[in-house]
Amino acid sequence: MQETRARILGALDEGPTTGPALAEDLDVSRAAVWKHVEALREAGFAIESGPEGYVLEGVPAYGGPAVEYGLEAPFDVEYHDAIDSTNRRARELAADGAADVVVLADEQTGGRGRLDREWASPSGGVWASLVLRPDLPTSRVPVLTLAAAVAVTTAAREAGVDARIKWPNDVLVRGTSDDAKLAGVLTEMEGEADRVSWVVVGVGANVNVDARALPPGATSVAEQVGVVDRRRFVQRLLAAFDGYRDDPEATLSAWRDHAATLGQRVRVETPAATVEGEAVDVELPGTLVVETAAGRRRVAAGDCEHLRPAE
Ligand code: BT5
Repeated sequence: MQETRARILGALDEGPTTGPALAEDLDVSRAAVWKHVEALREAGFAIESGPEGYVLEGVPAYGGPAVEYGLEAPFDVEYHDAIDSTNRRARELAADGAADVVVLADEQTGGRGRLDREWASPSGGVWASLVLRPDLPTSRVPVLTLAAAVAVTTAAREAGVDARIKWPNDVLVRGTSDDAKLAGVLTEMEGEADRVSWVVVGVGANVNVDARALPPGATSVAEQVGVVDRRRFVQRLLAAFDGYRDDPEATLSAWRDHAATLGQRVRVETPAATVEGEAVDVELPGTLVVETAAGRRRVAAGDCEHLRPAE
């Protein structure tokens, strides 16, 4: 958020303040204060003028300034009511040199999953792409995907959903007959082997979405527990991600805590082979360890299916 506007909101958090007092504190003209207050009102902040000065009476439900307000993570938010794909836009910003920007949309018209699969993104979801410039070799980047899965799981669990992680990047809710997918992560990057130039971590979470607008096998927070505060959901997601992104060991440990895959019989389709057995661990940077009939196998990437144990 524009810095003076952020500081005005910060001052109003403390209580009513007059225009002249704000002007003096922020070292800008009274006319500038008035202009910024008008801009905040246009962005949906209910700023009333009372006898003691300006009072903050309400925060917009969603959008860029709403998510930035009170956000406990150093991200700027670029918000779109509708866009083709937040990952596509984030790649564009990354190529222009951006860092720590989140592209957020209410709706995507061309959302993508891995391998260019379609990602249904109706209005009401959380479709967010984080532009990052981590000081990492490309081989370590998968841990950021794990951190994003942990972060979205954390936000969903705080919203009251019993969300768990399926290796490597799915967040699901266990059903009586089948698991239902709540969220997914798509990470893209550019760089040389020894150092990444940028990473885009795209998170798609079905939050306040009618499950009938989603493909079969998908669920939403709304379906599980009812409509939640989407602004708070995104803020928790971003703060949790920020807490994990520089701490691979903590990421791994949180991932294990929330894992649905560990201890399961799995079938993993990799580009080279099919690996079947019991998933016993996950190792840095995001490798799944599978105990197979022929011994331990380590899988770096692939599609993972949870198999039902034989009756
Ligand atoms: C993923 O792919 O799970 C990664 C999804 C990442 C989406 C985010 S949204 C913000 C950002 N911008 C983008 O354009 N993308 C990212 P994958 O594991 O390949 O799963 C894709 C499969 O999940 C599809 O083939 C469908 O079967 C299913 N699917 C599609 N839309 C879904 C939804 N909304 N919820 C649950 N499952 C869905």
